Amino acid sequence: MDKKYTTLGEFIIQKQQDFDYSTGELSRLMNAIKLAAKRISNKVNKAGLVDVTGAYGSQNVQGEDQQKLDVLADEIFIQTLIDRDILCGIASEENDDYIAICDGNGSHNNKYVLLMDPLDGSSNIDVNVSVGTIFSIYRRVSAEGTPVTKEDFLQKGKLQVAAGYVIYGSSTMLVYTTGNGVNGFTLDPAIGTFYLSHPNMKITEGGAIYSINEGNYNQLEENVQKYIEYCRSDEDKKPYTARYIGSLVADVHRNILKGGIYMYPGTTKNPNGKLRLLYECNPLAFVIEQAGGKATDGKNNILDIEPTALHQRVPFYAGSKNMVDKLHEMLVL
Ligand code: AHM
Ligand code: MG
Repeated sequence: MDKKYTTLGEFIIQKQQDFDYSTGELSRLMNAIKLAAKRISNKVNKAGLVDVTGAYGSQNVQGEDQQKLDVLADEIFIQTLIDRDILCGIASEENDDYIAICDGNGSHNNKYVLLMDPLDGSSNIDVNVSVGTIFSIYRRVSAEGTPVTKEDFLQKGKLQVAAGYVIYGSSTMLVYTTGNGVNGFTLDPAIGTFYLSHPNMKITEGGAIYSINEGNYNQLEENVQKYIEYCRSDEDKKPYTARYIGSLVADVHRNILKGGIYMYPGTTKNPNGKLRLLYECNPLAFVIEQAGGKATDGKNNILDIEPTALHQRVPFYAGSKNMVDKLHEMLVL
């Protein structure tokens, strides 16, 4: 490698020095996420070789079949974070309820909670398509020293301290924000090091890709159907290009890099859509906003929604600013 690339470890230390009163806990937490990401990446890359593909034979709390790798990724993430003694609580899309974590002294003095989707899009693994991990970090609202409560997890997205995703694709990338821009790191698997490959990521204001499961077309409300017709029409330098992997992290990552809009609207069968506010929409909305884009449920900014339940679902529209604005304009007609 000719150019000097900053490693993720170096980057985390540099950023910590930007905060005068930093205790280093968030840096330690990011380092633990980095480690968990590498461990999961290793498993995902071997998925075709070892017996980890296919259904686990059980269902998760939303009644969906759990894949073996979902379960493994959930365990790896939780154990890696618990072992490092930085969190007071974890909530995962795969588990019914949150977990309260004691610190090394048997008390509850840690101050961060983490919410995650350990392996999003896991039905894609059997066909060798990209999957991802999504994470979201908050400062607890309950008093330090007491066990965490549900309120520590049910916080508005705009209160996130950090959020990001890992994409296990043709290469593994970790992309995250602490509210001061978005940076992307690519894993060199030979030496197990993430390098800063995508500094200060920005999503173009325009954009020409739309991503939606169009199989649901007949179940969408009329104004969303009209927006899809608009995307397909020839006027104003269109039609846009349709791209839908069916793996949220991969679809969002592509649209951040190339410019586009991701949509998972409510349907007649599922009026709140499919995606979970706390584990999927909030963290991705934080990243997208920090990259200069927008995220909405069709009425409100995602990050302004007051959560009411751990597994709450919301319609999700996110991406390039001008595309989300145009959609908004058509939804309120
Ligand atoms: P999951 O969390 O159970 O993997 O489900 C979320 C996934 C997203 O990755 C993807 O965008 C969406 O479900 C695809 O859903 P659909 O097949 O309905 O288009
Ligand atoms: Mg998911």
